[in-house]
Amino acid sequence: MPKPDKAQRSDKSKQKGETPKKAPKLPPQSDLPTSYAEPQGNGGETHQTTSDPAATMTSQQGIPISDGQNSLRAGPRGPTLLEDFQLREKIFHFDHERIPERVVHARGTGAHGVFELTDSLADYTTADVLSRVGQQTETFVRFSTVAGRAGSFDLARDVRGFAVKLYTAEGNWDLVGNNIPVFFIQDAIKFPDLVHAVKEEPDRGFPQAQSAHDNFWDFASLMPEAWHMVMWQMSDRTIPRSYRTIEGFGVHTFRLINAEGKSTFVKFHWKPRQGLQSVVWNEAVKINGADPDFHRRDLWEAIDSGDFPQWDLGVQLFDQATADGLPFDHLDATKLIPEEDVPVRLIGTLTLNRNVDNFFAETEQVAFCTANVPPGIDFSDDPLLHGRNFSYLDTQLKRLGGPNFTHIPVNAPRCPVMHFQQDGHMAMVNPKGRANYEPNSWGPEGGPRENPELGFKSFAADVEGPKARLRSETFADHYSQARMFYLSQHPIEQKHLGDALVFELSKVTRVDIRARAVSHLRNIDEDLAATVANGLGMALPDPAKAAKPTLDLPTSDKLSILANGPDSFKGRKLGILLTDGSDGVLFAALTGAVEAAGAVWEVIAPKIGGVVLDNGDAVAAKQKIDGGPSVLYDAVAVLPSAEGAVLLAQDAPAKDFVSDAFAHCKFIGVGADAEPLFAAARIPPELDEGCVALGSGKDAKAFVAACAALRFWPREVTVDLDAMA
Ligand code: HDE
Repeated sequence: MPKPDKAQRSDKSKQKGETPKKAPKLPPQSDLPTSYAEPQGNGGETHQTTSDPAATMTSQQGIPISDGQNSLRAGPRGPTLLEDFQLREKIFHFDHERIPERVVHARGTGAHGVFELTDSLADYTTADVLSRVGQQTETFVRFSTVAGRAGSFDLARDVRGFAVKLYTAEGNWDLVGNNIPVFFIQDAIKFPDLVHAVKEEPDRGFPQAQSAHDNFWDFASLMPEAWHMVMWQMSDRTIPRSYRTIEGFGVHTFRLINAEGKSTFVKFHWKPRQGLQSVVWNEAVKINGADPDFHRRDLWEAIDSGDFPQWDLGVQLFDQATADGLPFDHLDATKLIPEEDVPVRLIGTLTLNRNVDNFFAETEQVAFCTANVPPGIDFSDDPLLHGRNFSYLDTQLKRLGGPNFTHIPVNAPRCPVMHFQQDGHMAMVNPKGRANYEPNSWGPEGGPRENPELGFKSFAADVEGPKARLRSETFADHYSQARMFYLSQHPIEQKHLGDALVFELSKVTRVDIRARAVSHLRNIDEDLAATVANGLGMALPDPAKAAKPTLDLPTSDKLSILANGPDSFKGRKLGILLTDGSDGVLFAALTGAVEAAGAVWEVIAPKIGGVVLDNGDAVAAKQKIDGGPSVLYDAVAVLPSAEGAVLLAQDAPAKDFVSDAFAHCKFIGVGADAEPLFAAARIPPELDEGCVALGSGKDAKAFVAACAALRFWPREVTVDLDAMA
């Protein structure tokens, strides 16, 4: 490229009104520094060089790089040269960094783990992964929300995906489940409509990551089959405390096939050893602002610290006769099978024990598919499952760009893979040898062959009936299990469910949609319908027309979060608010008691540099008060010194810390000098039993023991207008 002459350059600068800059005097070529922009006095090192060939940065082609800070220019202030392959390659690659995010379940987080079988199902299935007790199978799990984009927040009111890939000796088994055992729709053909309705409205592109808008409720109120799942969605199941505290469900009925070819129906469950736990709605809203990555951070930190989350794998096994005796159809994904009818047998344990090395390579590129099942596991005729078996493979082609996504390490089976499929984008491991077809007559050199004994065989189910677009009559009862779910909830859970319906429907602008939604509730529970109509300030509409009358099914404790909660504070987090001069002995006793319970603690203080306690100990803070609001903790202890409490009483974030913890029914440890702060936060002076006095170190144990209960629920009726009404 010809060099512009000096006169031209200074002319241009003048036109723009710039002061012509004097070009720096160049040193001789051999003395050229690698940059003219050496940092001035801030200790930064722009050029971090090495003389070690093994540590040398290279281009994608392996060409060693000498300067990664400056593009190739004609003169220090001159034009950039087209010849700069290093710049071109780097920008080219950057421009193509993104792949399409998942249409649903875009936001997620993943981890590696191991599944160990503890009880053999060899009588029911030939699947190796379910037959050999003690066998450990490598796994990868991805948790997700459904509706929001990849950049949305973790605590949306939303279903959580719970997708497990087990790299078995007989190929990958993907159990692509949710944290709710039923689904909104009965037929895959409605899935695009459901997802369009819940996602951002198409004209305006919002609201993001929530169902509280007209389109979702319009669709749901026109789809009676959705109402069982709607009840779960409005319950606290959709605002979990952690990915560690959710259940997982395969949802559909699958089959197990044994050596004799006999089929047994099976439903899969993951039961968290951490117990079920959720947050409250007002807290979820605030967590999303305080830490949009609340769930992914929680999982990462737990695994990182060696507190490995665990789930037991449970199976409900049943035969055709049992299925025929149920008051609903086991092929209908809007129904569950109560554990009281078919008990869950625990057969193994999943432990997540390793964080990913790279989010994109593993969590983003992992590709699940419900059709990935090893021999011995097969599908039932659930029409939703059949749609999924088609969809997941199709979606991977779009997302990962070609048919060779099984070559990506996170997707690659750990067992031998032998076939004649070849070529295509990014082929990494094309089959070797002369023959790329079969049958062939190349003898033992001719590549892999069919194996009638070990190979996958579909269960030979009888199929009959006319080819038609039909929905079975046995799918028609839409309300009985919705009622069963509601009546199985603890009263405080029922209240939360009613609150959620009122909240969501209050965001719906069309009055007719609100009324149509409430009309379904009348078929589920009259009290709930009346509560919601009252909360919306509207008259009770007529009940929706029901295809079948609502049955009074027995309730089930297994459906309640509170009935299946943890029995200790283990794995949870205490926030300790300190100031200079806080009680050092108490602090030591409290942190000791928390650690003894297997929980963790964090100090929140006016300054991130920390505080000096009354015994002279310096304690670093993990959070400054406005960066560590109480919503980030399961319980809090407020232990300011007398002087500190007076100062904090003037500080809005400190007052919010206390009043939010109180409003969210958290257990609060109250230091002896905290009163001015509590008064400023307008906490009633008569403290309830959820506020535990921490007068001295002796009280610490009792406080941590009290925290074992998730929340002090009796307080809710005193802090929530909806409960008082
Ligand atoms: Fe999915 N679903 N789904 N789904 N689903 C996807 O596949 C689909 C359904 C679930 O972490 C997509 O790879 C259809 C039920 C999870 O990567 C897509 C139907 C359940 C994940 C797809 C359903 C799920 C997905 C988008 C109705 C619970 C995240 C990206 C017939 C049992 C997996 C992808 C991950 C993802 C289709 C219904 C769970 C589009 C057509 C029911 C956990 O293929």
